[in-house]
Amino acid sequence: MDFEEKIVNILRTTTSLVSGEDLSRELNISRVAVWKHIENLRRLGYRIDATSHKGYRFIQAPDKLIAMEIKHGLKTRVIARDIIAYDEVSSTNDIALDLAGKGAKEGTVVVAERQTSGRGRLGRNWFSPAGYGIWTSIIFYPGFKPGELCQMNLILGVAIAQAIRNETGLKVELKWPNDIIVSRKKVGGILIDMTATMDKVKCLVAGIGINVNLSKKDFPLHLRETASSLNIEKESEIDRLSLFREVLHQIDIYYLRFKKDGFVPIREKWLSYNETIGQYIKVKVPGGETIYGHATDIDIDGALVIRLENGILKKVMSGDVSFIL
Ligand code: BT5
Repeated sequence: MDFEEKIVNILRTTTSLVSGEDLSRELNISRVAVWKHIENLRRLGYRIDATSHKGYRFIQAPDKLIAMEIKHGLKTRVIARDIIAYDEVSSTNDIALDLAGKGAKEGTVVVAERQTSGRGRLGRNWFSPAGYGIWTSIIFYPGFKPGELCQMNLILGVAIAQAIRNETGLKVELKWPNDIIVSRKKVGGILIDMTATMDKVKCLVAGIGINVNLSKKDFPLHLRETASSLNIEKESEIDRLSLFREVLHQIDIYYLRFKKDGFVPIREKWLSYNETIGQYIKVKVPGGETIYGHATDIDIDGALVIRLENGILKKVMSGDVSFIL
């Protein structure tokens, strides 16, 4: 814990004023050093009142995803052992892949207020403006076979849906394989990148984007029909930090459950959030083929099972689903 984190912890847990002298004694640093750390915290957006000759009082943490705030009260075992927070990056997935290549711990979280080249699947763009979203990537070393990768989208989907429901009460649905949906609009998405050999996934980076406090006018025109945010759907502002902590907590729970009990219970949970099964759909699969049929099930490896018009069942491991009404 660095001095600034320690100062925030002391001020936060003390209801009366805390003098510079007390802080300097407690932390074993000079009063000038205390003052400099308080100034740094204010620059980060912390509201700390100072009454001359009496001391400091904690007023409010900033509405920013900074590491020490994310960690505050976080109840996770594997996820977020390390948190690296940025104001701006190209893509958190790119940073996380680089860190994984350098041996970062499993559960390392990279998060940014803004992405300049946020990515969706297949080279698509992900709109990630500053201050309103959760744009994050988590490093895993799951020991999967590449064929089991599809399960990870569903594990994360269930965890994110559960976290959003716990925090906002919104009815969240999951569209196979990677969409987080509220009222038929996309409020979030998942992007899995990995490095693998023929028979083993060496490292997996799970990129998660959630539109939290964007208003309708914040979205570019081409997304306004299909995208939404939790704020729009809930009609009130959402506490981003608290939601982010809950997302990390639920991912920790579901990932460890998956490691212990396998995919079966998670598949059941995914089905309870499902927006896909039972619908007549069109799936564009990588390579360009388009398949039409009824989405009938999620297979035990996370694949989507489609009944084609000729009655044959076909399994799809990845693709873009759209509904045919
Ligand atoms: C996804 O791709 O849904 C994956 C999104 C993952 C984003 C996270 S943010 C942190 C991490 N770092 C990254 O660089 N990426 C991950 P896909 O299913 O391909 O959907 C992409 C499509 O969604 C785009 O082509 C747009 O039509 C639409 N879209 C783009 N930005 C959006 C947004 N903010 N909200 C809703 N829809 C969006």
